[in-house]
Amino acid sequence: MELSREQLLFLYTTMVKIRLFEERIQDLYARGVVPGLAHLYVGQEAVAAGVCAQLEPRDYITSTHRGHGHVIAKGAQLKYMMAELFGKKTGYCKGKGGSMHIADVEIGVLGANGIAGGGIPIAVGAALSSKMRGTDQVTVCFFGDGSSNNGVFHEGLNLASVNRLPVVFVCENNLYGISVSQKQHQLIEDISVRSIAYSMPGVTVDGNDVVAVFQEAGKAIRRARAGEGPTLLECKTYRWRGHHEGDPNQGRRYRSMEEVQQWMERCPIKRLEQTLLGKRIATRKRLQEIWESTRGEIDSAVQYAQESPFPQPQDLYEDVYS
Ligand SMILES: Cc1ncc(C[n+]2csc(CCOP(=O)(O)OP(=O)(O)O)c2C)c(N)n1
Repeated sequence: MELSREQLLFLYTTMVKIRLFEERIQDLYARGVVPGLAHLYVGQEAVAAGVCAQLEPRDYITSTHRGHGHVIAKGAQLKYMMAELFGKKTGYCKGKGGSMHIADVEIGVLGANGIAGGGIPIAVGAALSSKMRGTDQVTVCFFGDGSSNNGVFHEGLNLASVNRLPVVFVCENNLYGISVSQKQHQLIEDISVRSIAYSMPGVTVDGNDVVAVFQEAGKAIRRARAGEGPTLLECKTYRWRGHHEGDPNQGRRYRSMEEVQQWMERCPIKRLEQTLLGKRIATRKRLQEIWESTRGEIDSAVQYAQESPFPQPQDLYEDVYS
């Protein structure tokens, strides 16, 4: 199905928002403004944008340690995200969660997660809850190639399958788990083949092609909403930055400059830009306006975060659960 002009521009704008947010965090992190760890999503924007554009506000996602893109695509407000990354009281988790734990139940973000694969059982639980409550909410669970080796992946997929739960497992195969290449940690090439063991559809898609991601995610989400059960959707993509911002030489110890360069040439934003310009859906000027207005939004978010207060020592035990 052809996408409308509005849909294509929406996908483009979401990807630009994620890219610019991450680039600003990169800069602020280098200046020591952002405490803790930051795992950037640059290069993978098409996955979050394409998948979340198929979700309704009432649907859920679970996210990962590399979660800013997912949360932005699900509709999070940049100023509360930025405040959280700055450790400020006005942030989504009142400054106590940081980059890896952004959550907002109101918009269906059940939490980013510092535990690799930690979102999988939460997503299966949320989907079970939707089924028991008789709603038609769908849960999307994002995780990486490395996380697909964890026990919870197998338990989670099995439980979701046997109960026909409305969940879509989205594996972002960016070819590395910290510094370990996929070839070193898995003998399979397509992680989607693991769906066979759990009798659910498994699909591999070019994760840098936002239109392809949007279409495949749409099929899986419609299937889940119709009560037909889960799908494993693997999106092949690449992270441009190191595992986290402190990764020595930004990951050049375990991958070549040529490899990074080749993937940068497959930039998901450039790719959609060519389609938009080629099909005369948008002019170059219109696209530049999108970049400019998004930069303005990010400037305002940074200002909001800068001007916000830090939590007080007496707030230490509030809103904290174990
Ligand atoms: C259960 C668990 N084991 C190990 C770690 C340490 N760790 C953090 S990120 C990561 C790699 C995750 O790789 P992947 O799932 O492919 O995600 P990516 O970083 O590529 O986005 C590991 C092993 C962890 N956080 N949780």
